[in-house]
Amino acid sequence: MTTKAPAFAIVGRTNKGKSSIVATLAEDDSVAISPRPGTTRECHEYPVRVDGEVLFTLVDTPGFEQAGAVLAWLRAGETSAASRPGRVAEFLRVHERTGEFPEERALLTPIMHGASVLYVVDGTKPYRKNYEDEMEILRWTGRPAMALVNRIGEGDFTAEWHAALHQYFQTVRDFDAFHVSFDERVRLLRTFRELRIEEAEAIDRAIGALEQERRRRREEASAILTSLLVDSLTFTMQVDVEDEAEITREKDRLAERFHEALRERERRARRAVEHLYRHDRARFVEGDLERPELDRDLFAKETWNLLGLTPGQQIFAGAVAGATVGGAADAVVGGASFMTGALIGTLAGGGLSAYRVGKRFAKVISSAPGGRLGLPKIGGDVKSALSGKRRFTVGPHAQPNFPWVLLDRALLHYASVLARTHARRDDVSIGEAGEKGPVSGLSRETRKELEVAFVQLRKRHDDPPEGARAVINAHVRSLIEAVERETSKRASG
Ligand SMILES: Nc1nc2c(ncn2[C@@H]2O[C@H](COP(=O)(O)OP(=O)(O)O)[C@@H](O)[C@H]2O)c(=O)[nH]1
Ligand SMILES: [Mg+2]
Repeated sequence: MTTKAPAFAIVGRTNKGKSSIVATLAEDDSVAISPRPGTTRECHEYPVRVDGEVLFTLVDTPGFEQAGAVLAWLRAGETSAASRPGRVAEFLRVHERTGEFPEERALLTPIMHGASVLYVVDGTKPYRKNYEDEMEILRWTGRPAMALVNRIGEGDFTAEWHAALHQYFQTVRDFDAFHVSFDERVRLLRTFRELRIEEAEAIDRAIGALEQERRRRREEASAILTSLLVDSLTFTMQVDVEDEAEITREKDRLAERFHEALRERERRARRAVEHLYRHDRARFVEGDLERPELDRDLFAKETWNLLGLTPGQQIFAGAVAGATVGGAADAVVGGASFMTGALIGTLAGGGLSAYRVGKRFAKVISSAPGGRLGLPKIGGDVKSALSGKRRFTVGPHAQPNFPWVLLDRALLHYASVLARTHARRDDVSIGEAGEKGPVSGLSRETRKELEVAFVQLRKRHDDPPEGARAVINAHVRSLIEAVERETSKRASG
């Protein structure tokens, strides 16, 4: 069964945020939005699809330009209220020939073809009587209609707008094209379901598909973040050298290469999350422009401090090894029962650098098994075997806080992607100055479980245990859900 997907025409004067609302609702940042009054004379259709199926269509329209003259023309031939929609149709026919009133003809056409109406005003500008002409014209079409009071500037004339709009529209909503949550999009559809009971089935299907898409995105985002953590924690680099002294000489260069590979993983994960939410154009940058942006990467000290990992807290990740430094960390992770011999063995050394953020990135942990490669071993390199070089493994990253910083940054980025509406065209800043990352609010129990998984992964980086991945995935998913709840609260608050 294929019924026609519902259509919504977004109408109003120019520069009231019509295109912004279309962009937001369609999750389409290619919609043309201009700070100056636009000159578009055509409608643009934006189908909203999930899995290829068109759920509904949004029609961006030119602004009203000559509503007074159009209404006068309509009234001149009116016989009764019953004749009004017919009179609007007649208006379109007659003026197609003369070419007059291009904007009004363009915006009325989709409505007369069955689109429901979303009438947009700017609640930060005063209400004026001359808006009544266009509202009256919309009423004449006889179509279901809702008014949205958008907010573009600073003023607040919402109350008078509501008083006026309620006389023309069944439903009036405050709406902010720059901060629209998923729940608000769904609420808007639900309202139209009431206004257009013939389309209830199609709208139910659309809501169902959007909700399914939200769940799918949540699952995929969890998978992306989990893989980022697992891959970064188990990442190693093989280096073949003549002798150990070469490793020492090359230390800085190796460190840079190693860090760069990890940064690249983080960048790729971010692009994947942005793509999931159809934000392929926006540029997401670290916030707080006072500090040089390049310093604010994964390994910058400021980054770690910014996430609320003060020196006192920083050791919570390295707490197990911290016990070898001093007892202070013990309370954070949960005491001696947690410190099995194996874990202490793994972290000793790495954990000692907990305070020296970003310096000791990785240790050269060992030469390949067997030292000098006489015969190619599994994964061995023939050339190096023949030349008698020694193979060293760099990594995995030994800094205990590293996975926590990575996770925190990923969640802050996720939150900024989620909060971003497709109406905006400026850069997005990730995290606000001084804002603590989601990780700092984790329960001790969760920290402990995650830390155990992190330790296991680093230890068995050659063959990462599935159990550890599953633990991380489960916690990442709940963190993502928490971020979603928080974002939704902020958007409507
Ligand atoms: N701050 C803010 N600006 C908005 C909002 N909606 C639209 N604008 C701005 O208002 C201007 C006109 O928006 P646009 O969507 O092109 O209006 P249209 O002419 O009615 O399609 C643009 O500069 C938008 O960025 C909003 O919700 N908040
Ligand atoms: Mg526009």
